[in-house]
Amino acid sequence: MTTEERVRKGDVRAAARLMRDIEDGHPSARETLKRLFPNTGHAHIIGITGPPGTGKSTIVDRLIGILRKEGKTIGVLAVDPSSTLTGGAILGDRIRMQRHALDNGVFIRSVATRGHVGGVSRSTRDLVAVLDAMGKDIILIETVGAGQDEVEISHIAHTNVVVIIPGLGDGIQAIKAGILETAAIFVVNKSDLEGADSAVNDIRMLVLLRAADKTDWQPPILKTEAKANTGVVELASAVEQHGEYIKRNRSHEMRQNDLKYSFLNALRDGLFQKALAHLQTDSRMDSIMENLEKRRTDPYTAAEEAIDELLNRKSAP
Ligand SMILES: Nc1nc2c(ncn2[C@@H]2O[C@H](COP(=O)(O)OP(=O)(O)OP(=O)(O)O)[C@@H](O)[C@H]2O)c(=O)[nH]1
Ligand SMILES: [Mg+2]
Repeated sequence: MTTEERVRKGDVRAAARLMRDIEDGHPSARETLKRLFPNTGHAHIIGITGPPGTGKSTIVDRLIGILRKEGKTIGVLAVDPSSTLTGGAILGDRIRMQRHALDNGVFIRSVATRGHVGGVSRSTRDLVAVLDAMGKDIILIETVGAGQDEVEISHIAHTNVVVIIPGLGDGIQAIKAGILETAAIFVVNKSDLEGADSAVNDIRMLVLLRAADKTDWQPPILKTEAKANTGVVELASAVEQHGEYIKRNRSHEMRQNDLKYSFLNALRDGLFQKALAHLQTDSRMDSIMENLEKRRTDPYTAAEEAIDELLNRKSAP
């Protein structure tokens, strides 16, 4: 059986191997992704974002429990910016979700942010495609909402949940503005701690500020105590409601944006690779470098000439 046939059947080992090849930028992975493309576009993709330690993994673990009871199959990507060689946080994520590890309907994977060919957000997109092609109903992506990668990852998700905790104060500022804009649901977790209500008010202010340029979805602000499994059923139902909302109102637009993004990314990569390969023949690169060093040309003109050359070469019979 081919890799894509096995992935389509939900084969965990085939999927895991494909995901590793994607992260390594293996050319065969790209070919497999091409063949899996017709099987994608079905899953509800949910982002769980927020500052470190706010309880995102705990929430994901609880959500898995609830969604599994509804019979949904689930894929989880825990994108881990802090993972170093020790992989401490990866282990933490695994442990918190471990009770689901033997469940066939759940596939959990940590994504280290280092060493991705073409960037972590791009490979996350491809990893999501694998889970989607496996037939997972729901895909949860956990990220720390701090960097540009995370903003891009939040664009992959249909429903973004932003998790903060009481007493974080300017913690909300630590979340990238781009992520706040895409938030569909806010969660104040650890509401057993003091200051939960004032955290809710802080977010309410934020939501009011951005309300002017928003369509009719009003992001709910939910209080949870994930550790005690309190409020998570309400979160699961808010996620589902948002899923239905976008299906009714924005599904076509989202799908189009998504496809356009993927296409333009592939186009940019492909053109760049072709141009580079072209320049590396006949020591073209050397002569360009020499001209630049001697200030006989400038980088802009050199690039324009290289592009013209490439396009003319392509269109020549
Ligand atoms: N008091 C309290 N602690 C909680 C609650 N939910 C989670 N925690 C604890 O908070 C700590 C961090 O939880 P995680 O789920 O690992 O948080 P995270 O956001 O995934 O952390 P990173 O992935 O490292 O950013 C753990 O010790 C949890 O047990 C809660 O509702 N109340
Ligand atoms: Mg975590």
